[in-house]
Amino acid sequence: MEKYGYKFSFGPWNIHEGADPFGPPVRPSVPFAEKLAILKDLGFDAMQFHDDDAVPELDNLSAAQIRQQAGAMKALLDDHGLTAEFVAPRLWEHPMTIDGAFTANDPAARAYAIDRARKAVDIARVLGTDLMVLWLAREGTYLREAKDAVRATQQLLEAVNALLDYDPDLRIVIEPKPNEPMDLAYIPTIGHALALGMQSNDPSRVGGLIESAHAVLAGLDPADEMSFALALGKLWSVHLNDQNGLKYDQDRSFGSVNLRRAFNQVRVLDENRYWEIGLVGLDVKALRTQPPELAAKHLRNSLQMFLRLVEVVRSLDRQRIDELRVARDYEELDWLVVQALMG
Ligand code: GLO
Ligand code: MG
Repeated sequence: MEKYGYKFSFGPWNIHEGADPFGPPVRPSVPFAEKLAILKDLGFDAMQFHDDDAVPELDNLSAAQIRQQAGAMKALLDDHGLTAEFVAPRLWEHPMTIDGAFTANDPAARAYAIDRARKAVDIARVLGTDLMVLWLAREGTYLREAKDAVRATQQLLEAVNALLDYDPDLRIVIEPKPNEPMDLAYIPTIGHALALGMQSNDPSRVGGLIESAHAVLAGLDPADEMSFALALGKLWSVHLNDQNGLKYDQDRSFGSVNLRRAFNQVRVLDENRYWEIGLVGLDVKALRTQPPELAAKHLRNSLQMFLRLVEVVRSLDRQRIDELRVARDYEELDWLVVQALMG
């Protein structure tokens, strides 16, 4: 399969049982080893990890046990010729993170969060990646008066600094999202994420991950969010998917809702040689209606969609586009793009 120099990843949570807030699982759990085999078969190169995807129950393990289990996972990846793209501390399920993690009002909860994130750094080191994703799931409020938002922002900065200090080789990517699970999150856009990183003790080690659906939920265009980060040299990872309007976070297959929006994401990535910068990560979910044996097609579709759109992007007549820009004939430009997309 021609991959144009790109490498692809997804997370084990992208092959899932189909539970939603209103109904139980509808598919059996797929063992991790099987997920790795699917990853490989579909032409992916790397796995994304939550800390406990790599080391289950890590809250109950010693540092030595964590290192040992992470080592076993690394060996499994090596056996398949795969790598770990990043490790993300799962700071949203434990009882200590009910009121948030780094911004919880209870100092003991904040201490738990830092400690847990340090364990995730240890795991990343063993898995052979220098990248940590911070999806700040519960750093926000349901009720504005519940927390001091100024203090909360400072607490997020202190947490980033604590992690940068903990490992001098670590790079952190912040994954912004405006809502869900919280009503309103403190780091809703890439602008917020990068501003925080630039105030940190080592701005050169803090970048961003843009998820298409999160940008849409913020009322923004994912391609423009990516362009902003690319312009600052800060787009170090992406979570490509799609989203039908301002609803719950849908994680639909990339390009399945809005083909032109997907095209523009691929266009800015490809025009900026993203294949030399980072991996093409997906964060997609199979529809709940999908039978168990057919529940990996969203991954196949998303990867193939990306590659098809690379072809479309590269087939565009650049000189013609420049002429149309000079002539300010954006209607003709629109037609050129639409025709390219219709094939
Ligand atoms: C949820 C997020 C989530 C993160 C993942 C990695 O909305 O997109 O899936 O990307 O936990 O941190
Ligand atoms: Mg994501």
